[in-house]
Formats: sequence, structure tokens, C-alpha cells
Amino acid sequence: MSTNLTSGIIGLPMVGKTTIFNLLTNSNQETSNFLSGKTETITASAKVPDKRIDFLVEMYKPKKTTYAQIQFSEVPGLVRGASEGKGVGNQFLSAIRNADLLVHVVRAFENSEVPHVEEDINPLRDIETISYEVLLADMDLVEKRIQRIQAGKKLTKENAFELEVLKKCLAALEEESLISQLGLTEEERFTLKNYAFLTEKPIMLVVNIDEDQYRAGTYPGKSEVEKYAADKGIAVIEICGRMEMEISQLPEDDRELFMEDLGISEPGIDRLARAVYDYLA
Ligand SMILES: Nc1nc2c(ncn2[C@@H]2O[C@H](COP(=O)(O)OP(=O)(O)O)[C@@H](O)[C@H]2O)c(=O)[nH]1
Ligand SMILES: [Mg+2]
Repeated sequence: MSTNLTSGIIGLPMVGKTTIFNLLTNSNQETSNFLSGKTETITASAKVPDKRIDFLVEMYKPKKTTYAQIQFSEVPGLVRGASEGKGVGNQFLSAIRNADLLVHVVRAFENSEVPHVEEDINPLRDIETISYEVLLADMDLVEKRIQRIQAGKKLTKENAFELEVLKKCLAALEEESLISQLGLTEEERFTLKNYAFLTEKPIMLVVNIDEDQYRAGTYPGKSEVEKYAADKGIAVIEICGRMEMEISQLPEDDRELFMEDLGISEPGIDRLARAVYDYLA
């Protein structure tokens, strides 16, 4: 089991990335209801909740308790056209090149105080927008590397093999397929190892819903999102970001009561941390 698991949080601006980052990592980063143009990648560690450990701690009261940890980094909001420099551009993606997994936060919640960069709520459209920007970032890297190899004086055997694999990747990306879907052999994947392509990484979709959607058990476009995720083999988790933030600010005793009232047995954020961990461990 790797001890240094890292995860990158991506998504459009104002979808609740920082809200979820704060919940996961117990941080207090500023959230904003306007396009802040933030240009900073924030990173912090999350403790993976584990009832078995809680139980043992309760029983043995050890001096030191070690929960599994995952590091999360939030990338400043990507927008449509980020690869061409729109918004704050896509250079911040380089901070998560080495992440083990991507957490893609998408907005379903209604909030008239928080504008949506694309005007209306449409989770599938937003998922596709971000996925496309991520894909373009990989394509850019592949193209540059192909050019570099081709510009070299002598093509070594290793380079020739790499070139062949890169061309295969490029062809896939041009058809909007992910590198992870290419079915590369172990040897081929090994050749690409140092690039750490983003479309090779596992993805977890977090749909940030509001309280009404939580109560109704659905949100606009849910069936499309689930179909998309099923087709691509991506896990989806629904989280009520703002409600969870409010719950986390209550005194401990009230927290349990509040959750019971709403019929929540476990905070969504705990489910998310564990799902990420189970995926990676
Ligand atoms: N109603 C509602 N508002 C939310 C929710 N999550 C985040 N927000 C609000 O949306 C705005 C943007 O949130 P933030 O976490 O900063 O988004 P980021 O830009 O993706 O990091 C803030 O004003 C949040 O309070 C949610 O689940 N429900
Ligand atoms: Mg943010």
C-alpha cells in the first residue's frame, strides 16, 4: 500500500471545490461566490475516517493514532478554453500531474447568489467541458514530445518505440478517447510513465447537490450523468457540500441529531475520502 496518496480536485469555478476541499482536509480556505481568478493551487492532507480505528482508539486509548492520509490539491477553476489561455489558463494542471487520482467536482446545486460560468445548471455539459480541457492538456504534451523526438538527429530504438506509442495516444486523444481507454500493454505504459498523463488517471465524479435535490434524491440531468459515468467506468458520489459544511460547524452533539433528522448515516465527505482511499489503496 502506498503511503503517500495524492489526489487532484478539478472542476469549473464556483462549483464547490474549495468547500469540499475544506471539508476533506479540515481547512479554512476562502470560498467565493464570484469569479475570483485565483491562481494558487492549495494542498492539504485528509484523514481517512475509519470506524475500526475509532473503535480501537476508544478501547485502548493509545498515545498516537495513525489514520490513513490522502493529500488533496485544488486546482484553480478551469474554464472552457483554458488550454488556449482563457480564465487563468491550464498551467495549474501541472501541479496534479503526479496525482494518483482526480476528483472532478461538478455543480448541480441551485444558488441564486452564486453565478454559473455557463449561466445554467447542466452537469453533463460541465463534465464534458472539463474533461475536454484535461484531454487537450495531454494532447499538448504528446504533441510536444513527438516533435522533440522527431527533431532529434538519431532515432534510437527506445525512441522509436516511444514515438510509436505516443502516436497511438495522439490518435486516441484526437478522437476524444482517454489514454486509460487505450488498453496499452505494460511495456507501452512503462514508456509513458514519466509523462504522467492526466487522462490515464482514475477519476471520481463528485456531484455537488443542494438540500432540495438531496431530499428529492435527484438533480437535473442525473440520468445523463450516470449513463456517462457508467459508460466510462467512473464512480459518482453525490455530496451536499454546503449542508455538510454547516453540519461540520455544529457542536458535536447537535451534529448527530441533525444528521439523524435528515436520515444521513455518514457524512458524504467521509464516504468520499474512503472511496478515494479504497480506490487507491
Ligand atoms: N447552495 C449551495 N451553495 C454552495 C454549495 N457548495 C458551494 N456553494 C457556494 O458556492 C460558492 C463557490 O464555492 P467554492 O467552494 O468557493 O467553489 P470553487 O470555486 O469551485 O472552489 C460559495 O459561495 C459556496 O458557499 C452547495 O452545495 N450548495
Ligand atoms: Mg476554489
